[in-house]
Amino acid sequence: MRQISVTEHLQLHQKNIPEATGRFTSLFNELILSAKIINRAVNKAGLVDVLGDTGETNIQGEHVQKLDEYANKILIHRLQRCGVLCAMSSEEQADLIQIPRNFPKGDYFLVFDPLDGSSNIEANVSIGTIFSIYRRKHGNLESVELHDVLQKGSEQVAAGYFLYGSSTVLIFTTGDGVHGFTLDPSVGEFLLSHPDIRVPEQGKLYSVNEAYWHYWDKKTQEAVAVFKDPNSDLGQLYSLRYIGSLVSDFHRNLLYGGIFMYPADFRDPKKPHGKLRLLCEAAPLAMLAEQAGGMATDGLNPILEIEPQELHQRTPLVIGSRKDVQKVQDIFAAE
Ligand code: AHM
Ligand code: MG
Repeated sequence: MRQISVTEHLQLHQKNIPEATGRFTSLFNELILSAKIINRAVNKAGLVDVLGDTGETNIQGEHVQKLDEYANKILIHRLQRCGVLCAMSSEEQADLIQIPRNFPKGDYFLVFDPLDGSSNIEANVSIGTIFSIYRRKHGNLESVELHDVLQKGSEQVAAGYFLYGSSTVLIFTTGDGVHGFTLDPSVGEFLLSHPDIRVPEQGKLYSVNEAYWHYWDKKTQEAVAVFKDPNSDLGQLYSLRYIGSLVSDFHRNLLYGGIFMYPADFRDPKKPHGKLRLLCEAAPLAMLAEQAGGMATDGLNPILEIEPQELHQRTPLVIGSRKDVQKVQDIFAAE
């Protein structure tokens, strides 16, 4: 069987975009190379000194792992030289990342979570790099400001993730379905392995950190209880699967069907919107879910319709199979 590389796949699909100039492909190729470099470091974790905490905390107040920092540096270093970006934003950095003055620039705005699920690194649990690509709205290239680039998720040009797991996969969408590629280490290429992924209409899995049960409001408790009730109108008992690595939990549910939730909770009154970030986590995964026939909400509203006010805005996230997410939305919407 002839195997299709990700570059070939992009070229075929670019033909359908009249204004395609190859600039998007350059950006994508740089992302792929960065992910291969990160993948190499993840694979060597334990052998070389890349495990552990750097001793610092990031903008989110979380401990920064050495591999987090490494992945962040690789992405910034490579992508700021690709000539097609006006700015970037990383989960690990408080402010917009400007492209240095003397570097060529373009219209794309890249948002990424360099290493999602990084608290699992030392236990060899799958982790990943999530990315989201927009075109800037306005402004001049030399000084990009937040309002030039901040947009709701429905404006994304592309979104996806690299998952460093039992194999390394790239899952992405450019608004034309969701496609998956697996890195063949013997040739160093991502090859098409999961064309046109469709998430099952209803799943059998629910994924949520139930330890926070007592910090949830009544509606959230009611919604989660449905998946444990063999007599609910969903007609079946679900199984609980929770890795604690969003990109891995999402990936499994995308392929098998199911629902992932990180609802709002009241552990920390300063964070009433849950833990996950709208721009670098929820919006890209929401674009993938919708493109695969699934659904993504904050409980009530589509994630892709939320207007971001700031870079590190958080949002509750309910994402996955359409019927399951709809059920949660019905509970939240009921009087
Ligand atoms: P990270 O981006 O710093 O790794 O944090 C986000 C992670 C997600 O991958 C995961 O879904 C979540 O944190 C798990 O949080 P919790 O331990 O509260 O369930
Ligand atoms: Mg993350």
